[in-house]
Amino acid sequence: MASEYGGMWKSLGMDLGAHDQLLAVLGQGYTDVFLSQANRPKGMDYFNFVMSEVHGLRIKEMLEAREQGEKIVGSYCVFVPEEIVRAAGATLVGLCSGADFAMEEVERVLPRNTCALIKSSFGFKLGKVCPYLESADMIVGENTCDGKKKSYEELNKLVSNLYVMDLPQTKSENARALLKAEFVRFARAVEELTGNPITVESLKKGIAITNAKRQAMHRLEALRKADPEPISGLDALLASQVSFYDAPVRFTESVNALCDELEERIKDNVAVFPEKTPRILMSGCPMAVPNWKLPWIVESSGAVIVGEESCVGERGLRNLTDDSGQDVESLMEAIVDRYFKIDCAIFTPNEDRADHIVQMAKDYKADGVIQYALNFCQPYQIEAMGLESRMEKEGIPMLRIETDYSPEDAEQLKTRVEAFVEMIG
Ligand code: BJ8
Repeated sequence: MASEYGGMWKSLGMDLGAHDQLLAVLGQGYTDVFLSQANRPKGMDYFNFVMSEVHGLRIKEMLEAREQGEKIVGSYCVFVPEEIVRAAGATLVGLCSGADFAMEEVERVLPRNTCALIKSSFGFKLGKVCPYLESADMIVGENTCDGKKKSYEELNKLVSNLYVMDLPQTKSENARALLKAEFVRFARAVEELTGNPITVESLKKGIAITNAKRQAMHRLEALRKADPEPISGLDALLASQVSFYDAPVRFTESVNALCDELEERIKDNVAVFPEKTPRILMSGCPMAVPNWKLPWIVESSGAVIVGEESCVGERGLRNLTDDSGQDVESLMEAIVDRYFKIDCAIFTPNEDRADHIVQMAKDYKADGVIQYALNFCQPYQIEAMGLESRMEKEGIPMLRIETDYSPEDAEQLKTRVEAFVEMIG
């Protein structure tokens, strides 16, 4: 890929040597974790292709579209309203990263005890290895956890196009008013960026594209309720991860094609794991590409992951936006309503999340829940402790894992996961 896209990456100011190293590690990791799986659905070929071209063809396509006027907006959080970005005729891409890179440089600007997700995003910037970050016309940071909001002050020194969105921390009426005001301010900012006014028609179109993507993912999630499982948790996670990069209409078609195949598989009793394989619900911090360590450990320890209560999963994708409004104001209200339901751990109190985990565990017939939090992530770590007693009350076995992106604790994690799987199996 290097020779074909070298010129493009260079024009984005990337460090080609460092980027080659990253791609080599990524490619090897993908082969080991994904391509080694047995009996994958044919529909995963598309996602293999997307991943093989995630820094190549997709970037080329976005840059070509930009030449025709389509701006690129990068985001670090599922609170950034995709409907509004699409309504202004821009493309939205995820910027969170799931691998350690340039850590020495990162620890010169951020404390060592910052979560891996934030450090990784800085590493990709400082190491000049992320073509999404380098092509973005606007980078949206959001005031969520302390780590993110303070680190954006530092990111602002490294990039010239950071837009910071304020976000509420409670679910009060005032908090909703803040979210509404911030979405209106954001709409003005993307209108200014693109030169395209947001109209009823364009908002309806933005909502339709985004809802269709979510509906396809809801369909995939529903099919994972089958026992035996027609798809591995790793492959389903990959589809969620790809949703942050791919062209949305094409992505929706590919997920629906995958679902058609999975429906056939269920009918024909074709599965990736034998019936009665212990079923795990993963819950907690988002898992950005290529953070596949824990899911891989789980699925190579005799269990199958049946759902993700995560922003790269159901928390990010559930709930559709009501498109029935007939003016910009009511459509904007509907967008605010939809995002205000996101039960991220930065909210206090956040009982909805606990209820949702219990509901998901029942719906997906999970035998156990793994609460996954990155080291130094207070919101998810603290909630995980509270969740332990709630799950105990509900009779749902739960394992609490705190980790980061390094492979160093893999053996230790595997021992703990295997013991948990044996216990619930
Ligand atoms: S809506 S989960 S995408 S903020 S892991 S950086 S919380 S210290 S990612 Fe998130 Fe939006 Fe919430 Fe979802 Fe902080 Fe924790 Fe790090 Fe985190």
